[in-house]
Amino acid sequence: MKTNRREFLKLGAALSLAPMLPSNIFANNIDTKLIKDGEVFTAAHWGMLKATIKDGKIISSKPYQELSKISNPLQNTMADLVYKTRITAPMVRKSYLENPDSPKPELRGVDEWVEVKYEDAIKLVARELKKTREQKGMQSVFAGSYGWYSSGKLHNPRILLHRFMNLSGGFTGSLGDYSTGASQVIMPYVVGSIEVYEQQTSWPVVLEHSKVVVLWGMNPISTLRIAWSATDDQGLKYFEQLKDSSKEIIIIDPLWSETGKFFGDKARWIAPRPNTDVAMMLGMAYYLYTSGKYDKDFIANYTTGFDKFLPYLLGKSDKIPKTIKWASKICGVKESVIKNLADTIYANRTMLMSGWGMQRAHHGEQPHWMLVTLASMLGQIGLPGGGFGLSYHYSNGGAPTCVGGVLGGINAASVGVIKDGKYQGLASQASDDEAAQSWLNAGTDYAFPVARIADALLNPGKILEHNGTKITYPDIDFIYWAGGNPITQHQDTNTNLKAWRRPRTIVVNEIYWTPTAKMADIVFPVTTQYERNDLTMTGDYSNQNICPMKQVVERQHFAKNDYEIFSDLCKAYADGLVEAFTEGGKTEMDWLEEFYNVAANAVNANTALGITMPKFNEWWNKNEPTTFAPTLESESWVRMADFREDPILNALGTPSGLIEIYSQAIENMNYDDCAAHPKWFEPAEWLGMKNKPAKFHLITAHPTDRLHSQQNNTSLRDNYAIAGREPVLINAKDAVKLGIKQGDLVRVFNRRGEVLAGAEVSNDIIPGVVRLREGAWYDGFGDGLCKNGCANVLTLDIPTSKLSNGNISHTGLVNIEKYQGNAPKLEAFNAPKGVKNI
Ligand SMILES: Nc1nc2c(c(=O)[nH]1)N[C@H]1C(S)=C(S)[C@@H](COP(=O)(O)OP(=O)(O)OC[C@H]3O[C@@H](n4cnc5c(=O)[nH]c(N)nc54)[C@H](O)[C@@H]3O)O[C@H]1N2
Ligand SMILES: Nc1nc2c(c(=O)[nH]1)N[C@H]1C(S)=C(S)[C@@H](COP(=O)(O)OP(=O)(O)OC[C@H]3O[C@@H](n4cnc5c(=O)[nH]c(N)nc54)[C@H](O)[C@@H]3O)O[C@H]1N2
Ligand SMILES: [Mo]
Repeated sequence: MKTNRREFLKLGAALSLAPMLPSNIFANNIDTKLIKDGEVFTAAHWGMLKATIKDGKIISSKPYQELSKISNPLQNTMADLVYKTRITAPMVRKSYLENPDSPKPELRGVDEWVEVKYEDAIKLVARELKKTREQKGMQSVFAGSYGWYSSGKLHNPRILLHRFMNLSGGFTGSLGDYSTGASQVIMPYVVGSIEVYEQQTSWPVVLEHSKVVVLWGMNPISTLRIAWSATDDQGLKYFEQLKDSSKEIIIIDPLWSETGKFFGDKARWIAPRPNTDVAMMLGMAYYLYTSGKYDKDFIANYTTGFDKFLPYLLGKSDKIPKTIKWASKICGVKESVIKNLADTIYANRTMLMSGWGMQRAHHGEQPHWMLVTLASMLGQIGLPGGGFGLSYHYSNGGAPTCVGGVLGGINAASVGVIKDGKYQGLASQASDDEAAQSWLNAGTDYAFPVARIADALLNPGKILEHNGTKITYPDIDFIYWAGGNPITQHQDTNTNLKAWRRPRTIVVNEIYWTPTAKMADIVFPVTTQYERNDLTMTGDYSNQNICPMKQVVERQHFAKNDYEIFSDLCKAYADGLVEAFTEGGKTEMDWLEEFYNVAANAVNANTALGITMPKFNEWWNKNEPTTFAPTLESESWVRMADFREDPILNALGTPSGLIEIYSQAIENMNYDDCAAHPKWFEPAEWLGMKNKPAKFHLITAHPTDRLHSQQNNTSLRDNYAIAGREPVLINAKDAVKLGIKQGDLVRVFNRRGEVLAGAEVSNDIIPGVVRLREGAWYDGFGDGLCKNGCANVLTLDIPTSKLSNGNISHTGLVNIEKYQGNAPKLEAFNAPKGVKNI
């Protein structure tokens, strides 16, 4: 290591030292002293937490309150998250350190690493970033940096990265997200809003009025363990109340998930083949239409284009009537079951709740479009307890919105101008500067859909059709990622790895030695959220609490906050930049006070609330959340009730103002993979295809005991690992045929790659389908066999369609066999070559 550091200093000789931000900040009257023995309140995606500290160490963590009896073990792992698998110091990949101009990118993931001084790493990144912008233009810097990082209004690595990248001259970003890539693009054409991140008809209304609740492709008992801000646990509480009610519950899912097990006998299970729901819904629609069991008035008054959809439904346009029989052949569900389902939801007040799994599939625009069409035929949209809801499984959708305050937060600023090594101000204010004006737009011009990352890296200059526009991929030569794990989370890992070996420079801010950190050239060690101070709301739709996220323990090793790393990069990049970035030197606590005041001022101005929020220091020192209450209106709120009441005055945001079963806007795009009305398209790989390239349909559902890849490195893994690996769920009959037993080590593979997994054999999944949850850290550097069962080694990296270009991670076929020979060692949680394990 010593020689390597000397080598670094040789090439870094031109770099001078700049003063760094102090690493611990004390503000007046604000208690930032750490509690060495006692309890600390904080919050995370997985909820409001109490940590027990002894001698300055985390002993345990638990939920702050227990709203429901459904346990959430993600809340108990704080100690592991702080003490395990950490990146201890700034590190640079050896070949990069030796020659950043010719850094042997093909060695990413297998090269040796060298520890460097923080100041030197900062200088190196600033210098190489500047070089890339000068040589290739700002659009060759990709800092989309999608990810789920940690909760917090200040320490938001993605926004901080964007703030730095904007102010220092611009970058290429990304569009949309992995979660709802298809639905968030199609829904605005259909109902005029994105739906997936919007408040749902309030739970108390559902509990009072719905007779039937359909859970269509959703696993809320698992996915409600977290929220984007911090969960308030109300979602789980309401599902408990639903279970205790006398309503009919119908679960439509190829597998009997945690949610199925939670409802047990209370729920009926309908299990279609994966990715065939649209066919099933079409069969239902055909039956309802031809038997006159649909709401003609609703179709006439609140929708447009049903007449243009009918020729397709009835088979007049393609000679294929979408009968129940036709549907049954495709989806594998008995005709009588489909008919009964249609009758049940027609005859009863029904809430069609849907998760997002089925839109993360080839032609993923169609399921929710068809669901809305079906709901329109039922005519219950806008009625209490009727219609559809696309967010009951996520972030406590349907928990009534509280009235109170909403915190401020750090923002991404906008593009700045740097000249002669000096920050000149925002480009938007330099209207006479032509170059500045062109920079202003370049980043947005080049931004591409988030899940096209590998495609973009591999095909600079390629033109992508997207949602009626054409996007040219930039020539990406520099990637900066902070707060995501794309090597584990992006589809078709082997193609992705090739793509990630294209750019000259990759910088990653990470807490742990994740596969993404291992694929970088330079890594900065980052604090966990438990090693810094922040603020968060809970809910996300409810906005029920404002939480202090008080620092729980000392920083570990040489970890820095993202805020400091980007502040220091500003200092190294150009004079005057850090002042813009920090707004004249604001500290952590200065920002938090400001964000708090946004909420507190609103609360204090609203005397009707009967809540006074004290001065920030007083509130902070108490280390407790402030809780707001819902109102009578929010408790009885019904989605689209206003539209139903008056579709002209309260028109939807669609071109017609109505629900669009046919979209002229989409027709005008003339895409071959997304028609102007909902339609059944065969996915690229599925069980009903001719010449199947592999035997089993792979579902890569979201993990119950993780948040994606987060927490794979905690002791929770001991509870679910089988044969020391990520489990793959397989039907008992299939297992017998393959000679596979519960607990066996198996190889799951297709033409895209291979992984090892542990066989979990049961009848909780239909024959022909297997489930390997997303988020197991990729562990195949070197020989390509992932020893940790990373699902994305097997998934397809093609877009949903030209309309939305979403990812299709629930589409794809795999083979499975018992693993022969000695089990290779698991290395997913080891530090890379040249770095000591901790
Ligand atoms: N096969 C398959 N793939 C999928 C999906 C699927 O269903 N199937 N789902 C997709 C979906 S919906 C999503 S949202 C994505 C999620 O993909 P990601 O958001 O990339 O996944 P995470 O594992 O949450 O990665 C977050 C990373 O941020 C780090 N981190 C946490 N806090 C901080 C911080 O303060 N600073 C910094 N610098 N880093 C921090 C964590 O250690 C972790 O490595 O995955 C997608 N991938
Ligand atoms: N514990 C935990 N909670 C989470 C997350 C996590 O990683 N862990 N991730 C969060 C994030 S970022 C997101 S985007 C959401 C994701 O929320 P979702 O997208 O809803 O979650 P998934 O697990 O991908 O899919 C939900 C269900 O759909 C089923 N399914 C898959 N394909 C089909 C199909 O073709 N037809 C039918 N009918 N069903 C199908 C799956 O078997 C699964 O049970 O969850 C959030 N909540
Ligand atoms: Mo997501």
